[in-house]
Amino acid sequence: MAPTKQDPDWWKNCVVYQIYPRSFQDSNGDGIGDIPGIISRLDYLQTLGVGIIWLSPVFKSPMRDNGYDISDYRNVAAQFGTLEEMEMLVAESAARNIRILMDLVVNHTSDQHDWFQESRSSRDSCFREYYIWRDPGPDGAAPNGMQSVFGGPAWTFDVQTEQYYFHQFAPEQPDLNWQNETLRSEVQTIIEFWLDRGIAGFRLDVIDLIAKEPDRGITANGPRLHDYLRELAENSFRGRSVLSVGEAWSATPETALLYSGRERRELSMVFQFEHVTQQWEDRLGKWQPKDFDLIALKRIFNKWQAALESDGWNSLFWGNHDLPRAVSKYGNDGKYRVQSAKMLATILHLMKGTPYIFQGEELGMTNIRFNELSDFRDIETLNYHDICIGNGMSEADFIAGANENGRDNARTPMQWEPGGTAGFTEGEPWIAVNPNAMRINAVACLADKDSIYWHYQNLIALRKKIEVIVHGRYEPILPEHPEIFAYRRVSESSAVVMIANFSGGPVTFDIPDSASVGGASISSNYTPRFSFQRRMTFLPYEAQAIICDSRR
Ligand code: TEU
Ligand code: CA
Repeated sequence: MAPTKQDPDWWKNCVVYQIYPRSFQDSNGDGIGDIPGIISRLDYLQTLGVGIIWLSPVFKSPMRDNGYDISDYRNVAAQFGTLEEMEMLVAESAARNIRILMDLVVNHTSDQHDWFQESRSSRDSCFREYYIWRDPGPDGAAPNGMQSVFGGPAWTFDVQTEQYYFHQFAPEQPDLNWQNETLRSEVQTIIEFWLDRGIAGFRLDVIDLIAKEPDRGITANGPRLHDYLRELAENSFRGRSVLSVGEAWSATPETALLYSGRERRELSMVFQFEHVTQQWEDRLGKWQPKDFDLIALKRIFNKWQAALESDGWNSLFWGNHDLPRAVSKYGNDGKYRVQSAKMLATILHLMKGTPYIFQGEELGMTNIRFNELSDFRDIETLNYHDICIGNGMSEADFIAGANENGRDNARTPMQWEPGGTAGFTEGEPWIAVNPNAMRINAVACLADKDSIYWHYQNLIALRKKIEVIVHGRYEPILPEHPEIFAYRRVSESSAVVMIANFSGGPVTFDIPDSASVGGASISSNYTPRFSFQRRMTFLPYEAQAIICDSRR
């Protein structure tokens, strides 16, 4: 049975699982994951216990950016399947108590979308205003010096009508003009088209960029952003209990409440990326990573937990399809891979908010190590290669940076079985399978009750059973400790205390009175502890959670 549509907060005790369709499961041997492949793996997700699948884009697309360049919003990419198969996915998921969150990219389209083809055909086209066209500057130069996220100018000249069009990503991803009311109502009808097919809601790609005003150099947080979102919610979400998640790289605790505050009636929640970007000095910084700093990381999580304590809602994640693998980035993907992957899961899943699992995270999948540029597939990595080399970086340094932070790390195929193509395809996979699939795979995890997979399964189940995990207050413990990550979740009757050693060595530490409790162990990645003493020694990456009575 699908959760009741009446409860507008039906998603609050659910965990979301992100599928990157291209890399999840191939069903026909063309080396590309597809919708029938996903359907064949739904039992696996049901056993894990997830309530929602966030499906990265499956719409028709020339795949310049793997589907984040949509050419038809009402159709499915032939590589991925058909509209009927998409409807089957919704139905088969619902039968397993799982609902589908689609990934809607409406900041831009593909340049192959009919709208853009029409728009570029003539200055008088009635689709001209769907996009952003400007006259050249003096000497035929771009209207201004704005740069795109993927590197290079944000303006491309189109010979046919002798104007520039604006694009915040690749030139093949022209930006839509949200100032145009007709465009905005098109977006509403697309949303209705999919809601009528039974999906639970949308993850809205780069939603903080839609209200750009390029003439004034504005990209994120344009002055009319919240007018547009309120209009969208009012006209297409109202009365439907739609889950809406905005991707907002620019979000701060203050602006997050503008999107997700109760009275605002805009979105259910936003993704913010402060814990990710604190490690990058600037846009090029992604390719030159800094050392990890736990105190800084905790400060960010603690700040967000406090900011959205009584209004708004947090999205909790370590990884996604744009980020490196969580265990490689934040944990230890060698000796302590299993312990550290479980620790990361425990820390995230017992916080307040909605936890997101990126496919393969529940197996402890790691970054891949590519040796040369031709192994990479991602448009962002390939573009930045030329930019970084042009800036004097060495080839070896760039490859090292891309291996650490590049988006392809997340996009290597899901590791189902040992060896070969890891059960992902019977053909040639579109991107290399990580050779460690021999050891790290779903078959091995499912067979071992101590695996990372079953650790996640337990955490997901806890959120359904224990109310304080969903709604309890969050109180940081030892916030300035350089190795220990700890907090307490409190409600009127019960409390959960979570303590983790975020380091590769044993750590002896003292905890305050509020944390020295006894009770039942609800999660552990070593021998379970039933009480926390004033002074304890935790083993490498040890993470323990105890539930107790908060009235004692
Ligand atoms: O990502 C937004 C985005 O800005 C990322 O490209 C991010 O800045 C980059 O990875 C950091 O280096 C969304 C999608 O999640 C991404 O896959 C798309 O490529 C992008 O939008 C364009 O649609
Ligand atoms: Ca396929």
